[in-house]
Formats: sequence, C-alpha cells, structure tokens
Amino acid sequence: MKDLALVVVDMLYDFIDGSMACQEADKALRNSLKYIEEETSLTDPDDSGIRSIFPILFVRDSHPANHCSFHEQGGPWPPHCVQDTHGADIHETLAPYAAEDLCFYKGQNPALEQYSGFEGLNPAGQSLSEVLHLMEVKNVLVCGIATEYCVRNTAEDLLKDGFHVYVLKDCLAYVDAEGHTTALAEMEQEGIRLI
Ligand code: VGL
Ligand code: ZN
Repeated sequence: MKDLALVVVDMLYDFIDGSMACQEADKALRNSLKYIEEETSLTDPDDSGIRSIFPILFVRDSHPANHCSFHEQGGPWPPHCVQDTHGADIHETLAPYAAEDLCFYKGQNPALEQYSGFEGLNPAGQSLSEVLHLMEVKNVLVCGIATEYCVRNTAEDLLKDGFHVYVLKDCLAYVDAEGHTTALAEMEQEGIRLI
C-alpha cells in the first residue's frame, strides 16, 4: 500500500536507556516493534529480506559534540545522540527495518536546534517531505520519542505539508508526563489523529 508510510522518530539509545532516557521508552519501543512486525508478517514468506508493506522512515537526532542544545553550550539538554556514538544508534530491535536512504539526520549543525524531522536530510541530501512526496504517500503514521519535542514538531510539519497524520499513541515516550498529555491534546485540536 504505497499511500501509507510510518515515520519513526528518534528511537535512539540515548532517548531509550542513555543520557536522555525518556518515560515509557520501553513500552514505546515494544509497541512500535509489534506494530511493524504485524505489518511485515503480511509480506511474502519466500522473500528473505525484511520488508514491511509500507515504507518506514527514520528520523535521527545526530549532534556534533559541541551542539548548542547541550548544557555546556548553555542549552537545555545533557549531551545526547553525539554523531558516531552508541547513543545515536537506532535501537537494535528496530535497526533491521532501517534503510540508510530512509534515515533523516537532524541537529547536525552545531548552531541549530532542530526538533522536526522535516529539518533533517538523508545521505543523498533529500528531506523527509521530498521523499514522502516522491513515494506518493498520503497518510503518515508517526511513533517515537519525545512526544513534546520531535514527535510533535514532525507531526505538525507533516500536517502543514498536506499529509493525513496519525500518531500511534501507545508508541510514544516523553520527557514529562504533563507535557506529553498537553502535546497530545493540542495535536488533536490541530487535526492530527491519535490512534
Ligand atoms: C529531542 C530533545 C533534544 C527529541 C531531541 O527527539 O524529541 N528532544 N533533542
Ligand atoms: Zn537533540
């Protein structure tokens, strides 16, 4: 089904069990994997490669060691997702589903905070928006971390860009429980559907 895609946001070790471990990260990871596995089980059993019936795109926080969002630079966060460290890697349970050309790296400029996956680029220099449009995707499912930051900003940019946006509400982790609840309510007000 080509008109559907899943965007997995920042399911990276630092947000799961590292320097910025988020609340409910294990649950978000487990439920996301379950969702993906249910889809991939529908693919041809003779096909040895793992492939879901919809494309899965990965947004990846990827910072230089001197990024402006880090405490040492006066930013709000501890160092996290530093390029070429374990903390910046996609969790091993999801990594088999990640194709490099469908990974979008954001936060690479030391001077810019980028919470939206729309600000990221894949290794070929394409944006998430560009690739989704090329695939003729209309409906986008979103899961990942953190609800209040990268998930929200990515979902809102998707909506502004004309996609139907569905946030998988049991597949989210967050920095703050109240922030998570508020963000979900506000996203729903804006027209993002929670499923
Ligand atoms: C994020 C804080 C800092 C996120 C990334 O993925 O939501 N939050 N960098
Ligand atoms: Zn970050």
